[in-house]
Amino acid sequence: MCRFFFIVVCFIFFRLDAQHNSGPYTDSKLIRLQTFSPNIHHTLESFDVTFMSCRHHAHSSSPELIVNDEVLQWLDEQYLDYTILESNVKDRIDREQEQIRSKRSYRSGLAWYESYRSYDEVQDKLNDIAAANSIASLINLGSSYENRSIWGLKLSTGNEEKPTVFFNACQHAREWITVMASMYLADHLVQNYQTDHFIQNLLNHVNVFVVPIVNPDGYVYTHTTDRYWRKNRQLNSSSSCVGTDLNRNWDADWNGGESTSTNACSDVYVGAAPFSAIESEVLKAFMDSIPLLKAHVDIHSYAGLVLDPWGYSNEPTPDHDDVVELGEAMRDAFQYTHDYPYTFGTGDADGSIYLASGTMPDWSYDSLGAMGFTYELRPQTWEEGGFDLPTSKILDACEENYQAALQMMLWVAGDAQGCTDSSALNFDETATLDDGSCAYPLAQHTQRLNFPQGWSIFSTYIQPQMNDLDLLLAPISEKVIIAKNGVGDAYLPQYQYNGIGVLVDGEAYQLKLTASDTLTMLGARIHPESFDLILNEGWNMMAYLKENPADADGVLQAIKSDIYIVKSSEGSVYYPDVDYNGIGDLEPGKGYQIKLKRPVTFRYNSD
Ligand code: 0X9
Ligand code: ZN
Repeated sequence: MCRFFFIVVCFIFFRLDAQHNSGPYTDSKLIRLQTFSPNIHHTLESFDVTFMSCRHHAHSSSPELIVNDEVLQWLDEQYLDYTILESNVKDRIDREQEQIRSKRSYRSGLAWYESYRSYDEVQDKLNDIAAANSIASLINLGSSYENRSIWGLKLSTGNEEKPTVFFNACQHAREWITVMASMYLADHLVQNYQTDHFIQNLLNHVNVFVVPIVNPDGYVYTHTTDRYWRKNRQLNSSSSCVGTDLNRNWDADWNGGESTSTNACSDVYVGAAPFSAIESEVLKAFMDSIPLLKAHVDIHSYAGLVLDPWGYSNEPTPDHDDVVELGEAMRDAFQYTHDYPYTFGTGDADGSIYLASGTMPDWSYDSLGAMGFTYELRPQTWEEGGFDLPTSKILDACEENYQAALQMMLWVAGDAQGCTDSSALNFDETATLDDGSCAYPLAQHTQRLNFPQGWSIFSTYIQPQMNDLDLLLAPISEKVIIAKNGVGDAYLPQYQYNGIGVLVDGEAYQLKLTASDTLTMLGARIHPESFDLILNEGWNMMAYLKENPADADGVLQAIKSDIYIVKSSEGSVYYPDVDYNGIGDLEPGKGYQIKLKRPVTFRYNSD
């Protein structure tokens, strides 16, 4: 009986708990302080105040804080100015819970990303992804302080060691959007792997780890008890205050004083020692064991930032140039996906954020030699939702994070990348992953064509960049009555009719103009000595591919016995059988009608 009673009580408590992550915020307001100083900060810390992140932080000149009436009274007494951004924080949290509840049952496909998800829902989804996809395997990195599994996915197309990138989210419990974005990343990589050659190719070169909730105890606590909890839930021997800021507990400038505190009640408490927090210790051990870890991304919110090492100092790292190139590429990917602004920087990113000691990416860079980055996902401000980014914006944030992560993966693929097209100028034999860098011959050459009034025959030794006849003849189109190719197809600009289509290398065209004009061809030069002219028995329209005029008899020597007659557009003829050359020199820009006794393949000699 007693036991039964206990279970019922527990159950009731649990239910109540689950409804009340707004509990601590009854009668709380969110304000922006207009004036701030270390002294004010110090006094505020002795009250029950929650500092919100991230651009506006405790170290910022106008921080955003959740306060109760007692604090407001104190601020008023001190004549300190503030604006009230949210008059009832509890209502706001309750509204968010309502939204989540209403969409909880949406589970399949993208609908999963219409609502924030609990630790259990994330765990189920990870299981589903791993079960349905051969390249994904579920991994348990270890257990949290309260004994929850820190789950992740390994995406790998083969067993061999490959350069690897490690993505994690949610060191900070309240940053819910980061959990969604990292789930989306894993989910969409494995889905796109089935259909998208680019992703297949990328995953053939890079192994990916995704660990969406590295602070499970804190995450659960934000769902059950305190929506804006930041730290883990580890008890502190020195204090009745709970938790360590995981992103201050790493051994890179640990307790270095940049946005840190040794007060266990602070949201930026560094912990008793580096890796004193169970979760950071578990993560460290796991990351230490990854053979070719090239990069690490630690996903946070909210600010709209891409932050590169160092986080604790504005000094450039030895890899500064690489870091900037990659950081800007990721920033661009973020902001061009949905036109939402993101800022990139190292250190304090030119004042966009504070420096921070003891952070995870600084450790992965410093100790593991992996490029260690921080993303701060949207929104930029509390007014746009802060940690409670509206559920309608979850997918946008996920998609832009995905694009940035692809840039990171491409960088990790590194040496495998290059131009894989053998016809390009910069073809890279060793590259197996095309990075879109292929370059093709540029317009180094021009040829000026002179057209008389009336009929003429033209040809060119240029391969035009745009070879569509419409585009090519556009500058003179008003004077063009007709153009014809060797098989009688016509181009009639007045009728907007292009039966010829594109200009074919090595062929000549008849053209009739209302008045004389000139046209400049732009593109690569055809090398006559390596270009096969394939000529039919009977009539052909033959291009002249040499850059200089040359005697018809000499130029056509090799096929002389195959020729009945050659005619120029002026009506001159060349009859090899009777050794008559009325044409004289063949001329660049002109084309010739040639009648053959049999099919031949012909090359001009070089210039
Ligand atoms: O303070 C943090 O740990 C991070 N911001 S948050 O608002 N999500 O808490 C930022 C840490 C990285 N800082 C720099 N690289 N400057
Ligand atoms: Zn954070």
